Amino acid sequence: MPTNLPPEAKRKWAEASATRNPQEKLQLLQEFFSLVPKHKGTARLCVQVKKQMATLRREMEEKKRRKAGKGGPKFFIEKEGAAQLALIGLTNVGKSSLLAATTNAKAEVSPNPFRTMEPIPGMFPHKDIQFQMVEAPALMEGSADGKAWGLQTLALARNADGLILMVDLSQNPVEQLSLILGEMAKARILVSKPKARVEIERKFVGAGLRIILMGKLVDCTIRDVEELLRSYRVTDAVTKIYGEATLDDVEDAVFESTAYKRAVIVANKMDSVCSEENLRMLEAHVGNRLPVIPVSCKSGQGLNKLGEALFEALDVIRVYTKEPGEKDFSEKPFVLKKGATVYDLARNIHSDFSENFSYARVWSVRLIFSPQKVGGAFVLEDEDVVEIHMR
Ligand SMILES: Nc1nc2c(ncn2[C@@H]2O[C@H](COP(=O)(O)OP(=O)(O)O)[C@@H](O)[C@H]2O)c(=O)[nH]1
Ligand SMILES: [Mg+2]
Repeated sequence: MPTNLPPEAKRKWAEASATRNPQEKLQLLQEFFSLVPKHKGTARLCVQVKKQMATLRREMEEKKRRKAGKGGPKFFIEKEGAAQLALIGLTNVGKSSLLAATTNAKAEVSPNPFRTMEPIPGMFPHKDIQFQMVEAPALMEGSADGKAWGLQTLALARNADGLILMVDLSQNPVEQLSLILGEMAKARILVSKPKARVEIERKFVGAGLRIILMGKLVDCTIRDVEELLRSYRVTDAVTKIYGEATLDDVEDAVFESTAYKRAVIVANKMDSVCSEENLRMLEAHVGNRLPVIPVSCKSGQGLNKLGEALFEALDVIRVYTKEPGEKDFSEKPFVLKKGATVYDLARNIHSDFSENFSYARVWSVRLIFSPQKVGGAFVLEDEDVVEIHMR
């Protein structure tokens, strides 16, 4: 349902999205909110904006407390490594145990519920890269309505690159999973593939508006999409549209209201009595929608499968670079999304690298001969070695 916002509201939204200062943002969001006409088409937006304001308020309180040296929980964790993974689950399922067993973090494992009250990060090594795993405070019924640290946990999930949904096999795993997915859905965080996906990647001023249609538009044209984006002052961005998208889907993307996250389910406590039976129940329920990895943090069983499962689920590749004339390639790979091109790699290395790009040479076992001279549009794969030549 379209929101039909008046132009002043759209302008206000553009201002609010442009500022990074939390106090200013909150002020602008409040002004935006007062400009939004309240009707059925805007109901969802109103809920979302209210949540965003609540999260901002807490974030500011947190900052104030820290400044005053009073400590208190810290909710925003700086991203590190190849990807940030939020570890989400009910209390006592073994989140701290997983963090302690697989990362360098010192998480407190405890039989008492709700022991973890702030997110705890740890680095999880896999092959020659590291993922950052962040244990979030436990979810519960009502988290999405602001109970306990629910909004913060959900904000963490929304901001992460992927999710580890953890369930306890000594209890009914399907009930746990349904509760987790239910709270996330209320916060508009989904793990299932949508019918349409719209990604808006903001660019520097002057870059212009580019729309890449990978699927098709329903009931609207590219021009309508452009017009809508411009009405929100989205003038410098690359917008990618996958699947069958409506104009509402595009507007949703402007508000970043629905987040689609890659996820794996980690089913813990495989050592417990009814675990086999519960695992079968879970697998039957999930089908092929998400990968299920059975583990026991206690015995260590299955933990060695986690790295590969995460790597697969995140859809990433590792690419190594080499300086022209040098023999050895970089020890540390760049981690890129599957489907990334040589151009994407160049952009990752330096923002103006892509403009002066001339050609690249790629070494790979999948090529008939290596190195092969390629252009910017060449699609990279895991373990490729690339040498970039500039003009
Ligand atoms: N039997 C069994 N117990 C576990 C396992 N992993 C964690 N636990 C126990 O479950 C309880 C909660 O663990 P914790 O890691 O603190 O859970 P969290 O609340 O999700 O962080 C503790 O008593 C752990 O010893 C496991 O694989 N098997
Ligand atoms: Mg914990």
